[in-house]
Amino acid sequence: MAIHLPDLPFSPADLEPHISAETIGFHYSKHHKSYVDKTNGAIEGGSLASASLEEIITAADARDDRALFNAAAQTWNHQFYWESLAPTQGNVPSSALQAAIDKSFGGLDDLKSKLGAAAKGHFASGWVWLVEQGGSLAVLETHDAGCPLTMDAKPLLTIDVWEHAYYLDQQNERPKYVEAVIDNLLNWQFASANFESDSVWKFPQS
Ligand code: MN3
Repeated sequence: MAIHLPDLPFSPADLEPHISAETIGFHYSKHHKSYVDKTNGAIEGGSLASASLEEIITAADARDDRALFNAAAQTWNHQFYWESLAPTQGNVPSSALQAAIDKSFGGLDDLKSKLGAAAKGHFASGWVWLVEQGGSLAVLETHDAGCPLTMDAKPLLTIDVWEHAYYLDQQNERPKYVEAVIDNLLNWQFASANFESDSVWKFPQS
């Protein structure tokens, strides 16, 4: 059972004008696909050949196989990122998530400011996450392929801050991309479903 590349949860042009169809096309069918292919190449014929992606990430981290961890975690992180983006305007946190946001950050605008500062300030490649950890919400940064699955944190949303996420649209101006995503595209319904679930989101199996 190989890992397969799931469909995008939207059409590539649906996030325009905030993220172009060209950016989504390259990001999904070149970058994301290559991580899926590298994961499958690394597990073929081995003990993880029929494991779930979550099991592969955890095992690769435990055995310090950085090449496999990077490919598998990037496969997972990217699908979580696609789910974290939504073209629908007006989607808001559920009342339960809103209450947790108020408690941990003071309010949604305060959370957005904190996410934005982390995403703009993150050095080099990585990810910025809204997570539930130890009973409260937090903004977490991971470097390179770093993934909350190995950190005892439940991810609710993520923003990809690798250059390939925005370079075609904004060149070096990461803050423009970050603001466009935070102001227009974050999928609060996805975050709410993750918050209210007893378990961590699972990568779709074929
Ligand atoms: Mn990416």
